[in-house]
Amino acid sequence: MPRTVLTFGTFDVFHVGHLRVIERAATYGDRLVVGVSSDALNQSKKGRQPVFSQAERLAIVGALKPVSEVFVEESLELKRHYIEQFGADVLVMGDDWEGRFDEFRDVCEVVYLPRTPAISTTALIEKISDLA
Ligand code: C2G
Repeated sequence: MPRTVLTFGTFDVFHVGHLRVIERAATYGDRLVVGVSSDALNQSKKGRQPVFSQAERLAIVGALKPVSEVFVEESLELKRHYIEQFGADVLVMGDDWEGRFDEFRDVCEVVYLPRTPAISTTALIEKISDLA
């Protein structure tokens, strides 16, 4: 049976930290499915609209070689539903979420990966603003 890996993120202003987590997530199975946060979820979670729209972020993440499928993550509360919907064997998250998804260990493996140091969307936005 092929193993399905599921991961989530906003992936706004796509950068190498995003790429690395996707590449590493893909090594845990045969098929990587990525939930990309909706614009509305981002607004409620971070209090701002992403730089790139959800359609653009889905197009970028969906075009990556390790990614088999993308979908819109509408709510943080729907993780169990998405795990079941996509038949995920493994849930992979960055370690900024360490411990937060342990409740799903009854239905799948849960793995937290270390973040790539010294890069973030927020830092990039600030750097680009300074250049302008
Ligand atoms: N990431 C990373 N290294 C960085 C920056 C981000 O490994 N330097 C990882 C995060 O840990 C996450 C993924 O890249 O696994 C996407 O990061 P974000 O877009 O910041 O995702 P977030 O807004 O935390 O959305 O349901 C959960 C949310 O959708 C997660």
